[in-house]
Amino acid sequence: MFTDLEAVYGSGSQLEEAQLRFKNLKAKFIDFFGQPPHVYARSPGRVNLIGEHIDYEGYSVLPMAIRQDTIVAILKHDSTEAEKLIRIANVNSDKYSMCTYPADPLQEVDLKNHRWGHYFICGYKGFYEYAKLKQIDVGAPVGLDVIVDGTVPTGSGLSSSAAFVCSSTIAIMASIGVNMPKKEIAQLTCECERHIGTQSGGMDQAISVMAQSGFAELIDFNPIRATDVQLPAGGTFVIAHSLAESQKAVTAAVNYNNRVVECRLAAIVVGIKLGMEPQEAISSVKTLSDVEGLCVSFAGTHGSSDPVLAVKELLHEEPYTNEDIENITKEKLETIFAASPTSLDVLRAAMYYKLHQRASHVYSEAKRVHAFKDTVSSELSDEDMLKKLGDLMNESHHSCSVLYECSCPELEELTKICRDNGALGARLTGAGWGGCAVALVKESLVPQFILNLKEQFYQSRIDKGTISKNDLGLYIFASNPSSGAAIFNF
Ligand code: NG1
Ligand code: MG
Repeated sequence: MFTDLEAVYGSGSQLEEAQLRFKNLKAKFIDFFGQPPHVYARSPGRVNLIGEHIDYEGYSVLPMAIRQDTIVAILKHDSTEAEKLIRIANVNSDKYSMCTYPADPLQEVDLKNHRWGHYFICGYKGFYEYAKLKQIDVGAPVGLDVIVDGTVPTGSGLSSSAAFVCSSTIAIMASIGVNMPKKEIAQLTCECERHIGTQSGGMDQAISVMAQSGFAELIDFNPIRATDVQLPAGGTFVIAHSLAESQKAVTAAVNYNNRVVECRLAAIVVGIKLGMEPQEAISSVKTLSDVEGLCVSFAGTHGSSDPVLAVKELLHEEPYTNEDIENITKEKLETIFAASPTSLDVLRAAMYYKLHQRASHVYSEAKRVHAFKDTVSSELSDEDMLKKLGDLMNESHHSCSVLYECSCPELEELTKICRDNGALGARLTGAGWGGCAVALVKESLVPQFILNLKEQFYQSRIDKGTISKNDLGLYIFASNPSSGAAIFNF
């Protein structure tokens, strides 16, 4: 994975910008720690084009990497050194003051007191756990000095977190001299990020590590695999921030992890309704993909092959209470989730569970991902192709908004403004509850489209002082598929 800046940042102004950034990273590192770092790594953010909230259910998703990334520089201390600390500095030291942790991979991440440096510790813990599991000899843990510079906007649904976790993990690996295939790194970094307390799927880490410049990727899970997807000519993906920040690590119990728990419960209930013994379903059914086969067979008796039809018949629309579900599972929900503290947090916060809606979203969204991929590789003209892709994105947004309820008023307003201004499709991207929308726009319309959004969505927010006019470029921009993680030593 060792490469040079040209291979990642190309040439011209982007390369010059990158050279400056790395030079500054090194200078700041020396300011903080008194000597230069050993190794540098980068990993990008991503925009998910379609396939939302289905990676953790085992279904394929279709993201692309963006040019914004996190860069990390690291210096590994001698094991003989007395002070075994991990010191994590940020080039933006006004906003992110230095975080210090013991050089101990067994430390727990303090979830009740969130600090920005926790994401590095996720990579650190995850790497040592993996090395232990695979019996890779990495020696005793030693002190590390680290500096970070991220350009992926945080809380935006563009995976600043995965960019940080992946670049950190890769830098740690490189500093210790461990190498492994990208697929394995994608798997490992996905597990790393779970230490932050979200029961995330593996999309963000997989694309951040495995992306290829110029392509979106179809990411499959179990095992992780990336297939290049060439997007049609004449269309551009424009990313626009709703300016509602989604603090996923902080709100997990009521948002993200809540949906993971609801999906698991929906899958167990469906399994039981389709003939599994309750205890068998509880022990063997983890995701909706585990019972898809049963749903398809059931739909077959109605002359269909659509699992959504089974959901319609088997799960009522009215929200389920604890008691409703326990009558079916014949087991306390606390017992079902006893091994997962973050799920128990969800149970404590939840009033009811919308099993029908969540399962309908997951099965229909999984189908839309394949429809998107099939459309891209079809014989349609570029024009018809783009229209079809836009329709799928709109359907995806509607499902996220109505069935999965992971949108918010600002994202509703923004996606509507996108469509009103000629976007072929627009949807929230990433976990939702704030963050960005992605719109598919005809290339020739992009400059005018961006101007219109500035006027119709951002101007009032500039007037109110929510954002500064000079920063607009951070909140709305067109994006091309960029490349994945890399290591440098210069
Ligand atoms: P964001 O919120 O964009 O980081 C999250 C998950 C993904 C995926 C999406 C929803 C993490 C690290 N990532 O993305 O795995 O489930 O939501 O599709 O939690
Ligand atoms: Mg994230």
